[in-house]
Amino acid sequence: MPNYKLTYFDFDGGRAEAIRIAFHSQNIKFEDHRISFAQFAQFRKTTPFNSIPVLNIDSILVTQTNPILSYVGKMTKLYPTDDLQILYCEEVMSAIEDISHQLVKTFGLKDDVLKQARKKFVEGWLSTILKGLESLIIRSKGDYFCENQLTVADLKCFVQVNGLSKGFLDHVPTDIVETVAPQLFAHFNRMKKEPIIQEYYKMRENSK
Ligand SMILES: N[C@@H](CCC(=O)N[C@@H](CS)C(=O)NCC(=O)O)C(=O)O
Repeated sequence: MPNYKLTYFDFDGGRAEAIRIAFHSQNIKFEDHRISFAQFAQFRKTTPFNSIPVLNIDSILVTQTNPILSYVGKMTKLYPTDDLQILYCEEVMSAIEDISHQLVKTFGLKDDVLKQARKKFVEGWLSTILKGLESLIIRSKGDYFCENQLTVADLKCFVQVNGLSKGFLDHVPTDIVETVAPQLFAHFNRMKKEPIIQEYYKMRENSK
């Protein structure tokens, strides 16, 4: 087994979180390298796209959240095998990335400018994408987005909805998912009960 080292910010969320959960689900050993925002200024210069997460596989450095998550998903049996189900899985993961791409445009803004930008984000892209994700869970006709089983798409969606519900983002109502996409919120509540997710956070709690 190669040595895996995953570098991301030091919080239980964001782009690397589903990758961490997937690794943990099969007890695959990896270095959970967490850096501060201050350290990021220097660290980013060592990455091809000035961004994180990055995964080192032995001495090779790999970038891009979704491909890394798919790769780890394949190792941990959390990735579909059927081509159409793979398409569904990738569709969900890409849509969730779109939330980050839109949200990031509001970073660095302040006061009323921030308030207005976040309002536009919440009423516009965020609501659109959440409703879109809800339509994908409805389309699956099951508890999960694809393959009728837990996949990395569910993990990634759980992490995203969890982050939105925690109130970390000023001017983003914590009940946004429940309000605009109730069936997606129901998916989130199901995911909270998944043993893989529960065991991961139990481990995190115990390691504090
Ligand atoms: N396409 C990249 C985007 C990664 C990305 O933007 N990561 C953020 C942190 S969550 C970052 O490093 N941002 C650097 C910046 O905004 O300056 C991926 O999917 O991994």
